[in-house]
Amino acid sequence: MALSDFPRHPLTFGPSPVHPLARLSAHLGGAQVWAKRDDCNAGLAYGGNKTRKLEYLVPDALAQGADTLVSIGGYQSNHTRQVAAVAAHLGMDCVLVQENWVPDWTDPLSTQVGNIMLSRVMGAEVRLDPAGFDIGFRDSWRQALADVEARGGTPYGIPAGASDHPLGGLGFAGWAYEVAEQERELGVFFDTIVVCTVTGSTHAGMIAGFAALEEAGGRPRRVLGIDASATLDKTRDQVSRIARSTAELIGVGRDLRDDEITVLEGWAGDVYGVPVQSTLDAIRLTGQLEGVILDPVYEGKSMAGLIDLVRNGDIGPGSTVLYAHLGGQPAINAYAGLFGTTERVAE
Ligand code: 5PA
Repeated sequence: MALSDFPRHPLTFGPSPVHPLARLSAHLGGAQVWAKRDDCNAGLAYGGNKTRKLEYLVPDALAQGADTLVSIGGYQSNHTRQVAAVAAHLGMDCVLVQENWVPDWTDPLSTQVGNIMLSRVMGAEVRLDPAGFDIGFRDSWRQALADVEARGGTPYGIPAGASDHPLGGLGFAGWAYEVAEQERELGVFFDTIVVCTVTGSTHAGMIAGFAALEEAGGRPRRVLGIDASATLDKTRDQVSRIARSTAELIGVGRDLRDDEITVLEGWAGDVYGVPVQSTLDAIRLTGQLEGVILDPVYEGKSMAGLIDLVRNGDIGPGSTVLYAHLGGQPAINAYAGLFGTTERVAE
């Protein structure tokens, strides 16, 4: 099998844009930094990385005759917002379990603004649940599936982040092929990719896709996952499991090497969902130098990783690095208290 053998239901605008971050690169004074913008990849409720993943789950849901998408995430989950948008777009119902993934972040707006508000606008049934952060399967999610069945519906279950699902890695395997195509058009080669990792299938799909390209004669490159879960072992396990199963699905034809699976720690802080100083610095720096908005839960943390790796030379001055911008901006509204005043960064 190859990726092209899997049915794909288009939900994105097409290839997501790739462009240089010239002022950020100059400021860091080392590698050339580019971004690939999956934060503006679709017209469905701002899009993001889950929209790309869902392109491969939707045909399965439709084939099963599902009429309700059921999923799970934190109060400010970007994933559940994208599931709500896709359900609306397809004319399906949607049930979302929204857990209290960030108990240390007590902003009362967390259950009112940003992603959760958008999901309500799009008509999803939103169930608040006091359970804490966990990327595994949950009874509340199973209960939601059972409830839909009990009322005569046909649910289709989508796990957290659309990750621990047989087809969860395919979307970002496709992202790797898309990058190779864009490299040909632009005449660049990205020797390093930086991506935020939590439930794992974004990073895992990329690993599988780039391994397939390498097997087809492509140049090797590093795909650096930056952990934002603060439950590193679980995330690392999940990335390697999904990368291996996706590699098998798309016919890479060999086992993945351990050195292809790199999840780096150091920028998540102590807990999921709470930004640390490096997160806030990365958000302000990227905002003020590029006009590009990052969120405090995911992208601010992976950008903090990129900034440090470029500054300390781990990503060397001769490198061209691609930052995967995976979306997530609506959640910044639940962190308004952090940005009440303007703090200019030194250029
Ligand atoms: C998320 C995830 P993975 O979960 O595939 O590792 O992706 C990490 C990630 N960036 C990176 C953004 C903006 C994300 O939203 N979000 C989750 C959510 O519920 O929104 C799955 C956790």
